[in-house]
Amino acid sequence: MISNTSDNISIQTEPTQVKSFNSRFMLIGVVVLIIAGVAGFLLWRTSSNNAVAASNATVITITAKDTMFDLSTITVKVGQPVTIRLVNADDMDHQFSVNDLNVHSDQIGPNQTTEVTFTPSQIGDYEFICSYSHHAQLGMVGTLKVVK
Ligand SMILES: [Cu+2]
Repeated sequence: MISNTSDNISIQTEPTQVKSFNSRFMLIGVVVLIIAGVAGFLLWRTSSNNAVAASNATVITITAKDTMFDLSTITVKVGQPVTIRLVNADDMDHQFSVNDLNVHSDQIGPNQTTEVTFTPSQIGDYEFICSYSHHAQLGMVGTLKVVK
């Protein structure tokens, strides 16, 4: 009886050690999963924030027609990304530039659309023009107002 009991104890001891060995691995596995989960969440949050920031840009459409822009004033907020969408409804090339802010869209042909995105960092009035040919002298100018 006594030796049997001792056998039972030794048999019981071994599975207990195996169990604690397994649970240590389980614990490491859980910790790794948590770290991976947190890292993944942070990456996801960062990338989704970027997507939100990009789609947060205010879009302002300006149309070029008859060698004129349809807007003479564009008002934007300082520090806020803005997308200028230039629609060319004319029969010649046009373009959109704010030279003082180093903002230049592509030059586009008839029935084309282009976009340029920027974030104005200083309050003030800036001239925008079509820099193609002599269109600015013909009246393709306006004022970009950057306000608080
Ligand atoms: Cu033009």
